[in-house]
Amino acid sequence: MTALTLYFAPDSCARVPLIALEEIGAPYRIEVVAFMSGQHRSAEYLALNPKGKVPTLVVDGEPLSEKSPSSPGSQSASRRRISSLHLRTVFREHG
Ligand SMILES: N[C@@H](CCC(=O)N[C@@H](CS)C(=O)NCC(=O)O)C(=O)O
Repeated sequence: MTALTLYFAPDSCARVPLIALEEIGAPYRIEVVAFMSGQHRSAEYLALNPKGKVPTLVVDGEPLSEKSPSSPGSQSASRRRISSLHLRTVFREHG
């Protein structure tokens, strides 16, 4: 089973992959990133996402840092699956 961990901050665009994960229905873990204490600028978090932003979705140990990856052809199968589910969620919400 794919291991999914979402690094998330409340009231941020990290809600986009959160919705996608809920749509998938697969088990996932949430790590809340505390913006107020600058956790997104910590060395530990920057090692996961050098941009120091949320969301970061770790898929089987591989960090995915853009909520809408732009070049599906270069992505692993897990990333493509997550991206496609995300797009389906967005289209369902806005279509
Ligand atoms: N291009 C990124 C943008 C992510 C982004 O801008 N995240 C904001 C929250 S909505 C953030 O982490 N801001 C913290 C900061 O810039 O210090 C994506 O699509 O995931």
